[in-house]
Order: sequence, then structure tokens, then C-alpha cells
Amino acid sequence: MKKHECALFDLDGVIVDTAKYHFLAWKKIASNFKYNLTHEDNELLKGVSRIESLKIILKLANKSLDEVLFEKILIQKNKDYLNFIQNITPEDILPGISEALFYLKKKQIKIGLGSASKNAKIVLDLLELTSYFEVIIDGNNINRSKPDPEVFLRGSSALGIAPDKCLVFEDSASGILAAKTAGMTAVAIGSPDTFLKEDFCYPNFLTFFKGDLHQLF
Ligand code: B16
Ligand code: MG
Repeated sequence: MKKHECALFDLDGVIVDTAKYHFLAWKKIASNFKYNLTHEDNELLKGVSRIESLKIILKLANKSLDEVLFEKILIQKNKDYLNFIQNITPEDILPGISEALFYLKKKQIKIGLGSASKNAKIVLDLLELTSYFEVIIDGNNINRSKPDPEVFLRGSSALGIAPDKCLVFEDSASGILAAKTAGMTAVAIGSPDTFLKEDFCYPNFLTFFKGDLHQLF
């Protein structure tokens, strides 16, 4: 297997299961439009920015909103999301992540975060993981949402590592496409029928940590 010099982690759904809180917050918003947001719908929202997510939900619900209400709903969604995550602690770090970060750091592999979330730094701080990341690229410093490769290309360039030496961990179909468009190795965490074009797929991060991690770095 090819060896990599850089690991770029997605946040929500890879490092911590905050994806469920995004889902709950959007489900509440969708119910206001009398739309029952399903888990299947939610796959379309993973890795996608807050604004794009609301646009997708409005399309699903066949609704349109004026700009003022659109903004109000974005604020409400984030309020609800922040409420959900306020009590997360290092115990919420998904299995295998802390061990992998420790292993990569020891091997002097560059570590970066590539998240669509504007709340990424808050979450990393709550998990007490911030110090592992040499570079954090999140929703505050990108112009284009995944599947655009911008988030990962910015990460690799800030770390000074060529894209083909970077490996991305992702739980979203849009994130896997972003990684592949960036010319990186894409490791999908989740069920294989969720993704297109991934290089590897594991049901959870622990399986990857116990298996192929050591071959890929
Ligand atoms: P926020 P990731 C993404 O994070 C989530 O998967 C997606 O569901 C969310 O809409 C997006 O962040 C924006 O999050 O509202 O916190 O800015 O998976 O790219 O780490
Ligand atoms: Mg994710």
C-alpha cells in the first residue's frame, strides 16, 4: 500500500458523532415546514455547509422562504445545535481516534482538520484535541462547500504536503468526492453503499485503526 505523509480528518461523523446533533437540529426545522426529514435525506446534508443544507431541505419540502426568514432559520438551527453539543466531553471521541492521533503524531505525520463546520474549533476544544492539529480548515475559511475540494486543498497546502501524499478520512459522500477531486486518498467511514469513488471503506474508525492504518502511513 502507498505510504502517506499527511492525514486530513473530517470532524462531524469521523472524530465525534455530532452528525446526529446536526440531524436532530435540522429535523426540528424541517418539521416546522411539515416535512419529516429522514436518515436517508440526512445523507445529503453531511459535509454540506449550513446554508446549502437549508437549501436542500427547502427543496425536499417544496418550500421557499424570503431572505429574512432564511437567515432566522439558520440562526435557530445553530442555536439548537450548540445546545445539543454543549455537554460533549473527551469521552465522546469516537473509538480509535485518540489512539490514531497519538500514533500519527509520534510518526511525525502531518495532521490537519478539513471540516465544513463553523463550529469545528468549539468542538475540538470540548474534546480536548485541538493541540493535535497543525492546521484547522473549517467553514470559516472556505468559500465552497464539499464536494468542492477547496477544504482539503487548503489543508494540504498549509501543511506543505502534495495532495497525492495526503489521506482524507470522511463519513460523507460529498467529502469523499471532495478528497478524490483534490487528488488524495479517500478513506470512507460508514456503509459502502453511501459512497462513490472511495479508495477504502471501513464500518468505523476503530476497524481502520486496528487494520490498515499502519500500512498507509
Ligand atoms: P455548521 P463536517 C459538517 O461538518 C457537517 O457534516 C454538516 O452536517 C454541517 O451542516 C456542516 O458541517 C456545517 O456545520 O452548521 O456547524 O457550520 O462533517 O464537514 O465536519
Ligand atoms: Mg462529516
